[in-house]
Amino acid sequence: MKVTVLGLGYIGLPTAAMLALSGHEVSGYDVNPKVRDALRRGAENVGEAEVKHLVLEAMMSGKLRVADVIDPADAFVICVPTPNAPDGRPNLAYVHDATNAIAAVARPGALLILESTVPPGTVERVVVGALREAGVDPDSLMLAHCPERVIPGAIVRELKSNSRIIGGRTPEAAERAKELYASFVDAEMFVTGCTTAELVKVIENTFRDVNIALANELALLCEELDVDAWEAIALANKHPRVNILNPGPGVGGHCIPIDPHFLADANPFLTELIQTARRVNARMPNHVVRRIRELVPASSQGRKIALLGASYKANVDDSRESPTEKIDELLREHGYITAIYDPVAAGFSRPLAATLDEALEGADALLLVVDHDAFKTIDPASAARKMRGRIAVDARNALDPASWGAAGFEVHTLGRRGDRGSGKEAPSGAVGMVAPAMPS
Ligand code: SAJ
Repeated sequence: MKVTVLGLGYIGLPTAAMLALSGHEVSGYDVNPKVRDALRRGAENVGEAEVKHLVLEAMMSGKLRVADVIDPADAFVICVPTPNAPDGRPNLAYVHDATNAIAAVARPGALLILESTVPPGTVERVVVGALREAGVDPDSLMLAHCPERVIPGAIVRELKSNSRIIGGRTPEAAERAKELYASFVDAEMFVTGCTTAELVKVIENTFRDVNIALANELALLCEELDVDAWEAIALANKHPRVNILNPGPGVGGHCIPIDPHFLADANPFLTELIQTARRVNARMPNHVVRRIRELVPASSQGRKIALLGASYKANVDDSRESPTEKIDELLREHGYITAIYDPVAAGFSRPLAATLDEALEGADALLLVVDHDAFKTIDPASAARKMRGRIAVDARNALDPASWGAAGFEVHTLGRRGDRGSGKEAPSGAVGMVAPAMPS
């Protein structure tokens, strides 16, 4: 089958490669010529190693081409971003424009799949509307919504192994879309209507946001109660029907902080829980900064804080909506000098320190924002030699308090009161302590 994929980003590109390696003739198009050029130069812009490998293999097989125009095809797959507009409402302009462009080349009977995460009702309103505007009868095409479900960091594996929701505007459209995905998906596919599929995708990320908000609220409460939140959550999770996620310095990425707005926007009066969860998570950077300010009061001499991690979560290079951004901004507003180090992030809104030593040099405190594997093996003694102060604030429960304490550090962890490094304060649950479970 001839397939044209629109949007060669973190979902469109691996999807195009998967389809190509399953035997389809795939043409990939991205509106950004820089993206197209970088792909042709050997997928230079692709950070995740497995995705890069897959894309290069697909291009070398001759089945995946990067095109400068939208090629006519039997099936079109739209994988464009749906960011929040500055007023907080979803921006569906890319979906509209992509549909419009497809309308110019699609023949009757072609399959048009929207993969982008969208507010419920988008196929019916925006896609159908754009087709009508372009003079194409929406009933002459097979319209479907098949949201992606992969986690950055394991995209290739999850594209194959995750079950999928296939929403068709008609049962026939759903069947056709299912057949296309069956060429590489090795898991169940659940067929439903378009609007249900749109809603299901947004529910998934909202569930995660609300769950993390509960963990974050418990972390704040535990600091008040002088209880170790990590231990309490791990013990609660021993119940077979409880699975609370981890507290942290905030929720980043281009999905979880955005998608709940798609529901809240649909009806602000019916979505109080969702909006509250969003606020709890959005305030976490302020809480982390408050703790820094208590431990290292700003001074006219200038206090330096070394921030470890710029990306939005562990071991990914993406820094969109990263909590580090807000923490850094708040610290600087309060008069601190900051230096950010991240060996994984592929770019950030301000320059990063070139080395860990450069970030730590003369710092009064370090703040671990992202639990990259690389940070778990930092030698505390050598960090101590570089720094002026001996305070480590750990917003991810990733540093080993014993070894940092032995190097003279006070270790302050989000969700716990006091210093764990000195060993002076035993954690509240020292008797029968369990290793915290780390759900991902
Ligand atoms: N986070 C916590 N505590 C946790 C887990 C995560 O604070 O216990 C934070 C992370 O540090 C990060 C943010 O939440 O800043 C989001 O990370 P994530 O790993 O929860 O999610 P994403 O955004 O990388 O990917 C999600 C996934 N959705 C679900 O698991 C329901 C993925 O499957 C989706 O495909 C993706 O959103 C998307 O594109 O929608």
